[in-house]
Amino acid sequence: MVSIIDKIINQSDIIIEVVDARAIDFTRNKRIEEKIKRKGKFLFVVAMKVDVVDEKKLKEKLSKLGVPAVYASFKNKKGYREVRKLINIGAYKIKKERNKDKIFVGVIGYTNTGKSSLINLITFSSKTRASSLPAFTKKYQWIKLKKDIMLIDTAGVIEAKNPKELHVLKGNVNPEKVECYDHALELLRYAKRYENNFEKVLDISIEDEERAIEQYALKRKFLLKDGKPDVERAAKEIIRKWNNAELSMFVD
Ligand SMILES: Nc1nc2c(ncn2[C@@H]2O[C@H](COP(=O)(O)OP(=O)(O)O)[C@@H](O)[C@H]2O)c(=O)[nH]1
Ligand SMILES: [Mg+2]
Repeated sequence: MVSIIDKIINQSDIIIEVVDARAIDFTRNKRIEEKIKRKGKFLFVVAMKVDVVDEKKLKEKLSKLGVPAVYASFKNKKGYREVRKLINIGAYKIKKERNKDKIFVGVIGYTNTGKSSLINLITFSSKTRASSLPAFTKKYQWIKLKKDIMLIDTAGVIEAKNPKELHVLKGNVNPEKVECYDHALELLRYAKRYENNFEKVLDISIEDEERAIEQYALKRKFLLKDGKPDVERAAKEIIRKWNNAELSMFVD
């Protein structure tokens, strides 16, 4: 069976890989990038959530990816011109080389990277496509970007195929589905190494990860029946805040 992501790749001439500006190396998938290139498609990266990272550092990081890359922010409505420009450049090239009159653009990426937000940003749509919907419960459609450029309306989710691919920095740890304590510890361990806003947002010290989760549970009054801090509930809340970009970090 052909997977949905393969379908999108096969049907598109241009593929946008959406990554999270906070953790680029964790949210790009080189295996899929290679596959896209092998198929002779035009690939570029869009790093979303630039509003929560240092723009200068991000620019520097993107210049070293080896793939054309731009950044955008749904929150600040930034970057759509640059994204549309790259689409136009790709479309122009493909049309000239292959004598095509319609160009299809597909969007792929890990969960929570900002795929739906990017589609909304470049189509000027405010309609929120619920990100919690399982991918492709509906048949996807193409939105007209220009008279000869069509954009897919539903992005392809890069699914975690093995436990290693389920990783807190990839945004694919779903607190509604899995135990979060160990993932929260790992996230806090990263936060100790990289520039971040955790102490400010959570209003705790993150010097010791285990203590940090306990402190946060107490602060939020997440308590078990015996009065002890409900650390799993606190961990879930921390993961939620990471996934929806209230927490920031820059993993360089
Ligand atoms: N701060 C900020 N948050 C964003 C941005 N783009 C997406 N998000 C948030 O990241 C989470 C996932 O976004 P979504 O577009 O649903 O990601 P998808 O799962 O890849 O479709 C949501 O909570 C969004 O509000 C952005 O540019 N800036
Ligand atoms: Mg989505």
